[in-house]
Parts: sequence; structure tokens; C-alpha cells
Amino acid sequence: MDEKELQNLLKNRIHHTLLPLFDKYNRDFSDLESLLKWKPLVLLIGNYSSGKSTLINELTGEEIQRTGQAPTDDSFTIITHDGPEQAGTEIPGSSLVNDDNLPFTGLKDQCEQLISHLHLKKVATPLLGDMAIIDSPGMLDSVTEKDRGYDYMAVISRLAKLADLVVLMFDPLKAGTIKETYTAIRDTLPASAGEDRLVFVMSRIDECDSTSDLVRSYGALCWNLSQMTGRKDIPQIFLTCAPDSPRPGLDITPWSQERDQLKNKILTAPKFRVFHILQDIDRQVNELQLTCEAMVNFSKQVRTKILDIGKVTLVTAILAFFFSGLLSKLLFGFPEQSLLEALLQGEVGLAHLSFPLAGVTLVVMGCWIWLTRITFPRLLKQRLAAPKSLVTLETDYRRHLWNKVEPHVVALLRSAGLGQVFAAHSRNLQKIKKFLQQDLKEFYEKIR
Ligand SMILES: Nc1nc2c(ncn2[C@@H]2O[C@H](COP(=O)(O)OP(=O)(O)OP(=O)(O)O)[C@@H](O)[C@H]2O)c(=O)[nH]1
Ligand SMILES: [Mg+2]
Repeated sequence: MDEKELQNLLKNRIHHTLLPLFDKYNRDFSDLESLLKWKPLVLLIGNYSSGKSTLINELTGEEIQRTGQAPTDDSFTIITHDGPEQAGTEIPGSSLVNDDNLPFTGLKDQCEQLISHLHLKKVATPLLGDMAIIDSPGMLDSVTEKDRGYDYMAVISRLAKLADLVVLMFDPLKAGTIKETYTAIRDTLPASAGEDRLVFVMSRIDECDSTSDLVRSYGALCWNLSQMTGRKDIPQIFLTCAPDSPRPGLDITPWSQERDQLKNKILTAPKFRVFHILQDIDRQVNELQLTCEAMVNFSKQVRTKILDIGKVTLVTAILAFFFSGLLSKLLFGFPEQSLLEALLQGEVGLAHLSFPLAGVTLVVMGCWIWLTRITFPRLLKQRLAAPKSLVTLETDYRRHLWNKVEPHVVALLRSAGLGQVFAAHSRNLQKIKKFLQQDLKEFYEKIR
């Protein structure tokens, strides 16, 4: 089974099994749906003038992107191949964000400014037939949202979620010292792209005067990366330069393979697509499972209270049935004959039942008010104050998931009401567990 067939199979399974469950718990599934819509994507981000556009021109074999020293490009350009007849076609941002067949509708909520800085270019090379590469505006120092006119980090975050590979480019002159790069690596990317989808590149190494100069830049980049990521282990960093640019000074022979390895990594990104989708599903379904677990436990706790109140109601209703008439007679002098007296004399008529039935009705109503006005709101308040108590968080993974899920569970509880207690949470939880333990495992095995 090839990647495309697998992706379609996955899409069907998701639509049949998962979407209804996600709907029931008001979980947003749009990111995953976007992922299933279109071709695999590679996102190129990094310092201005680090050589992003140069690398894209090299991959496509066309001068498709403008290059130059100093910040050159202020647009997000999606580059792909859609058959030779389409080569040279450009699609503006306004069409891209309104096309439901493309995964970019999520960018619509960004302002107009972004729309005019977004477009799609179709190129002649069939290498990009099954994928697209996104070139991005270079990261800058001391730039604010006002300067760009849109929230650059929010756009990067959304695109990184869609991308199967995120290539982060640096150059020896600004090895990890640019402010936006720092923010992206520390705050934005960890929430959008797993470490395994990130590739670090130091380009333009030919501009180092000597090997020791390169080692200094490489060391500076490693140090800065460890500060940004908090990781002590240094990820692989591709050391490359454009093939036509080697300048005298540094002999780049020891690193000459790395440009090809990088290009190969980019062009084989479609292979990661199914894995990327599975990883996303895995995380989202685990979040859903935790949400559902919280609802199952909350429902159980409410049902226990209902059962307790139910028992009290039953006993009180039986007493009210037999003794309400007698009590009223003793207190107010009527009815003339209570149900109990009529029973003892064996002369029970319809008239004897009015007081018992009124008594039972009063008891049931009282208990219902007790449940809905006192017991349920009190329990809800307690759980809202400590929603964590609704789940067991025995592993770091579950604790991490819970941090994301908690606000959602709180919103669900607030809007839930007593009716939610009788929803089929346990059955839903079984379905979710079955998906995680069987279906997902089968898919992982298929891509092995
Ligand atoms: N010496 C040398 N110059 C390079 C290399 N790669 C790119 N350049 C040059 O560096 C400049 C910047 O390259 P671009 O490809 O425009 O960089 P960019 O990252 O797209 O820049 P922005 O779009 O502004 O963010 C251009 O003049 C390129 O010709 C390289 O490996 N070695
Ligand atoms: Mg560029």
C-alpha cells in the first residue's frame, strides 16, 4: 500500500470513527482536517538572507524566488508543481485562504495584511508534483507585529503544524542571534512541530574565512540553540552552501555532501506525511481520551449522588404515601379518614389516595430541587475548583496532555448540566481506547 492509499484509508477511518467523537466533546479537529486535505509540505524559515530562497531556486532549477543581501522577501510563497501546463501560474492569497480544498483557510482570521503577503507559485519541475515548499519572510531583529502588519509568529505556528518538515536556516554571521528566531525556537515551534520534524541548517558556510572561523560560528549556533531549546544534546546541523558560491578561504570539501543530503531530506519529506498525521492523531486522540475520562468520572460521581438521593426519595415517598394523610389529620383535622385507617378497615377508595399521592409528589419535587439546586451545583463547583481530581495523571505524558486539556474540560463541565451525566461517556471512552489500541497500532505497523 503506498502513502497516498494509506492517507485515504486513514482519512476514511477518521471521518467515520473519530469525527463524531470529536464533535461530541466540542474538540477542534480543523488542524488534522487541514493536514488531510492537500500535498505534503516543507516549511523553510530562518534568518533573513540565510539562503532560503537560494535553496528553493536550486531545488526547482528556476529563478522562481528573488534573492539578495539584506531582507529581500516579505511574503510567504507556496511553491508546487501542478502539471507542465500550469507552470508559471500564480494564485493570490485571497484565493488560497478561501479555497476549502486547500489547507490554508485557517489563515483567514489573520488580517488583510497577511493575505497580500501570501501566494502560491506553480513551477515546471515534476520534483514538486507530490509536495509543496513554503518560502517565508526572513526573521528579523527588533520587529513587532505592527511593523509586519500581521502576527508573524501565529502564521509560522499554523504553517509549522501543517508542515511535514520544518527547515530552520541560519548563517554564520547571525548564528542564532536574531530575536524572531529566538522567539520561534523557544516559544512557537515546540507547540507546532515535534523535534523530529525540525531540521537545522547553517548555510553560507563558504563565507567563513577559515575552519576555525566556521568552528566558532558552529559553536555559537550550538550554544544559542541549547539556550533556546533548553536541550543539552545538540541536534544535527547541516553545514552547507550554495554550489556556485564557494569563496576562497574555507575548503568546504569535508561538508560538500551535506547540501545534497539536505536537498534529499526535503524532497523525501512526503514519506513523513502519514507518520506526521499518525503522530497528530495520536496526540489529539489521547487528549480526547483524557477529556472523555474526566467526563466519565464526573458522570459516575454525579450518578452516585443521584442514587443516594434516589434512595432517600424512595424511603421518604413510601412514608409520605402511608402517613401523609394521618399526619394531616392529626395536625389539621382532615381528611376524615387517612389511607392507613382505611386500609385497616379494608375500605380503601379513590378519595383516600389524594393525600398519599400529593405527599409523594411533594417528596419527589423536594428531592429533585435538592438534587438540581444544591447537590449537583455543589459537586460541579468542587470539581471546577480542582478538575485534575477527575483523572489520574500517573505519567509525565498525561500530565503534559492534561495541561492542554484542562481548560477544555472546564468549559465542557460549565456548559454540561445534569443531562451530560446520562450521555454515553463510557461507551465513547471504549471506542476511543479501541481506536488507540487497535486501529492506530495497525496504521503504525503499515508504515513500518
Ligand atoms: N556566499 C554565499 N552566498 C549565498 C549562499 N546562499 C545564498 N547566498 C546569497 O545570500 C543572499 C541572500 O540569499 P537569499 O536566498 O535571498 O536569502 P533568504 O534567506 O531568502 O533571505 P530573505 O528572503 O531576505 O529572508 C543572496 O545574495 C544569495 O546570493 C551561500 O551558500 N554562499
Ligand atoms: Mg528569500
